[in-house]
Amino acid sequence: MSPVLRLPPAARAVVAGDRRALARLISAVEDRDPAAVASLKALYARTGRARIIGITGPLGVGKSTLINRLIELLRARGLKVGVVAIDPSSPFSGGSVLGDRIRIEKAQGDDGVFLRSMASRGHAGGVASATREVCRLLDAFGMDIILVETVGSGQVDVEIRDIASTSIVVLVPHLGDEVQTLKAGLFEIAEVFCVNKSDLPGAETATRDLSELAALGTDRDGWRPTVVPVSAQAGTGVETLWAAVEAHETFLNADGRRDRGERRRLAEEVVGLVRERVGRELTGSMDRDRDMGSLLDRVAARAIDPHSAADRLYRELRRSG
Ligand SMILES: Nc1nc2c(ncn2[C@@H]2O[C@H](COP(=O)(O)OP(=O)(O)O)[C@@H](O)[C@H]2O)c(=O)[nH]1
Ligand SMILES: [Mg+2]
Repeated sequence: MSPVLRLPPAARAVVAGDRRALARLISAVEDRDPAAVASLKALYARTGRARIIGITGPLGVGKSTLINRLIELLRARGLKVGVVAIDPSSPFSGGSVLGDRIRIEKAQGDDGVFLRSMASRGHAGGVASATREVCRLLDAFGMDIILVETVGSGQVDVEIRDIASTSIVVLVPHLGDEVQTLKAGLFEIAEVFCVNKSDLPGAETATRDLSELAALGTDRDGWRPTVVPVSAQAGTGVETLWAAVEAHETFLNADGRRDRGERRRLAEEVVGLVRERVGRELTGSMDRDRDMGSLLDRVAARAIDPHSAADRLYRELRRSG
């Protein structure tokens, strides 16, 4: 059989360019459907070609507007673009935050563009691992560039940095206090800063301040963040921004940086998958197994301490494995 025919049917359809099959497989990946894992395994050898670019920053700074512009620019250069937008969910209701959010809808009906939004919580195994695998599917589907939009706060952004090879942090003039508190964290994430809404007053000062900070700060692996003023609405600065992304991508290609980074990320991924599985098994056995239940009862009754209970559980797991 040819290599393509050996793929599971869902994976074969994705390789053949079937968009509905891709959408279904993405949903299955998000749900941690075991059948999807078979497809992921089979498709892995066909991935690694796409460049994954993270786009992060507070709500309302214009990330989605910028992504529409980037889609235009990349399509004009003949590149196929996948977009994964991780939706902000309200921590209180679990619902989406609405408001004047821009939809990413450039080039609807264009076969060279595939848009997907994902909830920012409720994935079995976590947002980061679901995102990584969705990016792989888009890669296997044939997308050249994959843009991942996340809302700039906390854990998810830090994790997306480990999936994207270049991360753009989007800010706007006069973010003021917010930037002050975010600053240290932002420099951890950003290879490129986009000062968006530079059609508004204060953009020059903001660009200068950030550039000074970038020049003063320590570099990461020899790279200092670039700062680019942009107006996503007017469409200015977008080419310069993309040139900065490309400069970082070129930088990664030198001295084996890209390969080293990839290896580190893969090590984390493999360990993470084992951790996830062990965690699931342990939690499952706690719920099912009467012995485990009584072990917990004894911990609760102070008859055995948590460390010793963990020792026992760990021994059990190794014996059954
Ligand atoms: N003045 C101005 N407004 C912008 C610009 N880019 C986006 N916006 C507006 O900012 C609001 C939020 O944009 P959106 O792309 O949804 O932000 P996101 O939450 O970061 O994805 C919308 O009303 C946009 O029209 C810009 O360059 N200049
Ligand atoms: Mg958005």
